[in-house]
Parts: sequence; structure tokens; C-alpha cells
Amino acid sequence: VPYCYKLIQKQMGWTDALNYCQKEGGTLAAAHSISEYQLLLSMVKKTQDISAYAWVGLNDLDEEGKYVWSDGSNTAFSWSKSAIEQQYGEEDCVALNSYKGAEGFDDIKCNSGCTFICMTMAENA
Ligand SMILES: [Ca+2]
Ligand SMILES: [Ca+2]
Repeated sequence: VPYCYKLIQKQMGWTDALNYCQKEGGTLAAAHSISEYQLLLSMVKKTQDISAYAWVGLNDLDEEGKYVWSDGSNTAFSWSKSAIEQQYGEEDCVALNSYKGAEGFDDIKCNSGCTFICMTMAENA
């Protein structure tokens, strides 16, 4: 994997989390494959006692229903069964839900306080 993922154990809204990662020279995490998705999920599970949800770069802020990754990749993903789109009103930012039995990406409200995963390009990748 040519990326370094880092779970930040602070809780903040999606935009603040994105800014945090960008200041570190990266962006919010993207999963480009099922193995990367599983790696991210295992990271969130380890810090479940802080927050079961961790932000990733996926969002549909610009156009409702059109999901994009903050790293510019256009990798397809499959929603988990639990992820009901816009379940509670406007939900435009996506977190990785690590609750047992409900694991998967879920769009939630962007101002929710969640831990988050930053992604930077690995050196010498
Ligand atoms: Ca939405
Ligand atoms: Ca949702």
C-alpha cells in the first residue's frame, strides 16, 4: 500500500478533520480496494472506546448522491446494509462505522464529532 494511514484520536467535524489531515500534508483516508477497506476497519475497531465512527474522505457535499473521495480517486465502493442514505435528514459526510454487525461506510451529519483517519503518501512508495 503506497499510503500511510493514521487514526487521529480526537473528535471533530468532517471539515475540521479534513483540514487537520491537510495540515499534516495528506487528506482524509480513502479506501481504494477491499484490503484497504479492511485495514481501515481494523484501525477503527481498535479505538472503538473513543468513537465507533471514524471519518474517511468520502462525501457528497457538492452534489447530493454523488459521492467523491477527498483524495480525488474515484474508486467505487459498496455501501453496507446499515448505511441508509440520508437516514436522518441531510447527511453528506461519510464515516466508517465499526459497530459489530453494522460495519461499513455510513453517511452521517458533517458536524458530528468523530475520530478520523488521515492518509499521506508513503515516502519511497
Ligand atoms: Ca447526502
Ligand atoms: Ca446514513
